[in-house]
Amino acid sequence: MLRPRETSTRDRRSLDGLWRFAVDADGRGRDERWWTAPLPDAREIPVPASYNDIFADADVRDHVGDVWYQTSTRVPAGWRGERIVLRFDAATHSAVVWVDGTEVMAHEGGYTPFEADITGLAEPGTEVRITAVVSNVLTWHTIPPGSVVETAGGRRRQQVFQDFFNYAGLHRTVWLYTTPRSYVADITVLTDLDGSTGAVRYDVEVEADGGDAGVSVVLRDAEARPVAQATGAAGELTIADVRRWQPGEGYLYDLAVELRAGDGSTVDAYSLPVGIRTVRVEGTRFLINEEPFYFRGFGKHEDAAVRGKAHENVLMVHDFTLLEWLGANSFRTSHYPYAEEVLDHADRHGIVVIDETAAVGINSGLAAGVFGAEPHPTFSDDTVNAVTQEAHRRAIRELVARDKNHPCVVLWSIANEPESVTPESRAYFEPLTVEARRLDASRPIGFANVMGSTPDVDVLTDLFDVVMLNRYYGWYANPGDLASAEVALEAEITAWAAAHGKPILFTEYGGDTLPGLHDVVPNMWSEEYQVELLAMFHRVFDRVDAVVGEHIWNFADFATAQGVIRVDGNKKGVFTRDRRPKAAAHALRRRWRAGS
Ligand code: BDP
Repeated sequence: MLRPRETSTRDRRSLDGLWRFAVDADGRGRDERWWTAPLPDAREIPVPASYNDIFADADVRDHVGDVWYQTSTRVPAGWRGERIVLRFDAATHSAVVWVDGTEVMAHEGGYTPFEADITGLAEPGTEVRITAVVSNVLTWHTIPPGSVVETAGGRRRQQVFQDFFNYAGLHRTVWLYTTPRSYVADITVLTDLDGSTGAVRYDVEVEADGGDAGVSVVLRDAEARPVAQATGAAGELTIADVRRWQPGEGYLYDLAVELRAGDGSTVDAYSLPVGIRTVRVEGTRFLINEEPFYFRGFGKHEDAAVRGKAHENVLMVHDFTLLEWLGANSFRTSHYPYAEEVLDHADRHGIVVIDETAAVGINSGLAAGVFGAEPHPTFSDDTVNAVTQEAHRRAIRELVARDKNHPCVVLWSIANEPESVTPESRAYFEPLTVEARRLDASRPIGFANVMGSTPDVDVLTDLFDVVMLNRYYGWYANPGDLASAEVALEAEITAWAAAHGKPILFTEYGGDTLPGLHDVVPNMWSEEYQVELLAMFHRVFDRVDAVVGEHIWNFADFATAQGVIRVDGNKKGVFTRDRRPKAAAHALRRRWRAGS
């Protein structure tokens, strides 16, 4: 799925700004057809933003159900004759969209884009009203799953099985954009290297509105010099003396794709940044460009005060700056696909990304133990079932469709901490791994394995290419006892190395830390304890050859639901929520910069 871009044949307009907003407290809006008129009792809301923390109102923050967004915009008169598309980069978690009185699309899944051709409804030069109803409800059939419970206090409460606040709303840009009537609908690139020669295999999908249209492509280097060209909807480009995309150096070529009419005139033009690199797992090594890669970085969140999960360039650029300051080279999009701007930025800066679906919380043991959910089996007719699996399959499809061309993405993470010890789990996940490999055979796949799912009980890992471990020795296990934690951690890693002979990547480890709490001895919650805990993990990693990476949980403190194990959110950040370094940040910088 192509991002909207301005090209010689295409235009785009962001609809970001202040929209009208109404919380549908009694769930009347759909029956009363709120899309047919200006929203009743509307207030203004910024888009993009989560709506939860904007209004200083617990009823808005904790609302379960529909909210309504509406804006009016004039379709540029110059767009006459073009195909006009309305696109939401994200609506969390599901939405229905109308243009004036007509429903144009519905979408489930809070972190991937969706769009509709609205040419017939958007007369250039006239004003259109765009209305979206957005629901934050999670059920057994959504990704991520959740369930809505009635409380004794007479309210509806969204039970989540995830350790981050269930922010909702329009978190990313809403676009109106054009393409010609015949247009480039999709592009897929796959890259390869043979010594100093690079290869770009491309495949262009065309929607032709009658007439012959031919495809031609030109690959240009960063100085805009053409280095290879071809004609035809699919083909292979060869690049002599190729400059690779590599960690720390996000070198990008530009693939200019043109759709041409029979007389040679340009019908449509689209440009795709292309990084030429390879990714492969061999034995216990994770190879980028055939060289062993060691991941240094974090699990992150899209999370900030007031804005919630809104994408914002200010924070994005700052976070990447802090990654560089630390000497980090990678991160995981825990626990959902991040805004495409983030992947574009990672492409340009040579930051390596593990791209994760929103499948977090498929694990009843954890949900009951940590989040106080009612006990239930993870997989059953009434809980996670075939309908959920289908939603999960769609989530993988939409992730790959959106992110397949990003050189920064080197690994798909199918799920975070699913139940992974029963035959039901294997039956649920095996078809999903087949689907992921069918969609993209060029990247390894993994899932973040939960503590307790040790190699003797795990039933999933043989389906995946890497072992991704979330481990909390020294925190949830052996709290306050780092000496015992070290023994237990090393024993478990050694068992993993012996059981699978695959690369082992630590996708989470860490401990909650109150900034400013200091101690002369390493007591839990103090900055000193976080430093010691991380150092303990690092000693063990350095002793085990199969460990190919360290992603600390978390880059920064973040908001969670209320609960007795969280004080104003999760405090495992190496930075505070407003990006002040804790002592651990300085310690990490010494380790990671020394290794770079
Ligand atoms: C893991 C989850 C992560 C949590 C973390 C924690 O993957 O989302 O925030 O534990 O407890 O279970 O801090």
